[in-house]
Amino acid sequence: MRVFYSEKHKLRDAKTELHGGILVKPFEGPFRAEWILAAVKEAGFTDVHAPQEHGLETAKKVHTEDFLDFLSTCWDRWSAAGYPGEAIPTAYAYRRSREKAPRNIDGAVGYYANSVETSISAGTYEAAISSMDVALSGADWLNAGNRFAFSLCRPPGHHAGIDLFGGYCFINNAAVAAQRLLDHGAKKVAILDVDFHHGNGTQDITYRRGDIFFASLHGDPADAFPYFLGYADETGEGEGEGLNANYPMPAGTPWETWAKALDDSLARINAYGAEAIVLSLGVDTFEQDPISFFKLKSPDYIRMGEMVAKSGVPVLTVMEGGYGVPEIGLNVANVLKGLEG
Ligand code: SP5
Ligand code: ZN
Repeated sequence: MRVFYSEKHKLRDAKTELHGGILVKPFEGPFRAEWILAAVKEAGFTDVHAPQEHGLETAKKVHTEDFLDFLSTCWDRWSAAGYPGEAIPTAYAYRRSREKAPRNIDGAVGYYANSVETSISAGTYEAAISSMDVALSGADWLNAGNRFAFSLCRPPGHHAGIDLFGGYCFINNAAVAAQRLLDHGAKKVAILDVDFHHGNGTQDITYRRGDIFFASLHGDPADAFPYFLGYADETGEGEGEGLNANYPMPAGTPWETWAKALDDSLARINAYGAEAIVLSLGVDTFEQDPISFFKLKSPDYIRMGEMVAKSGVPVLTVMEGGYGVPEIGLNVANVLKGLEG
């Protein structure tokens, strides 16, 4: 298992997150990647490499150019407007409103946001690009004929849609990596999203595509972020019809129930004929996670890795969420152990 990691994740260090009506220190901070890196090294995964820079060519196949331009210029435009805090919008595109990016930066931030707990801060774009490079370097490792890679991405990516940021995500690392596997010659790949939250951004990108099967196991959107997508009747459209599988689950869901959904999703991925799996790995399914409501325990993550490895295809694990407690590192290391068997 080769591990990819970039120090540049530290450039994403926002001071504010909108939570419970006040601005708090973000749940998603640099300490997460430090804890995870330390734990995977401790578990014996010591083949850690910095990523190669890839440019925007692959990103442009899953995100719009205007969105990538927005991300790259947002902080400078926001600062130039004289706003004292981090970029959080005051108005949003809404039902029956126009789909037209405003010239005004406050309006533009609202236009490109799918949730507003996530502020854009100095260095966010540079960190997001380096996180994408971490994912792409993992994809290259699989393209070179290897079975496993772990891309320790930070910031995460699965809430970033075609032209939307939010949920601590800016560029959809898993989708960009899947695109790279396809560009190297794979005809069909799967993205298996086991983060506690529905991968609304990934679903947005893959929903009408025939070359990516998307499965997501998550808290029922009626009760949990991202609220507006992730129901079981979202099955794909056009060439993607039948290639989207959502498994919403209730508060308190333990491993036994969760594992049945994983089993079903893996059977669907196998029936589809995926040549590789991009595993969007969030460990916010952990019983002690501060913002989630599943009840997985640390040893369950070993079983999770073992079950995914049984698919027999190469697996690129891409880091998504998991918060609050140092055990996030152990839980990630356990998945990697299970994968390698
Ligand atoms: C990548 C990822 O895991 N993103 C998650 C973003 C979640 N942001 C909003 C969280 C709102 C949680 N509210 C629950 C409060 C429980 N006390
Ligand atoms: Zn999550």
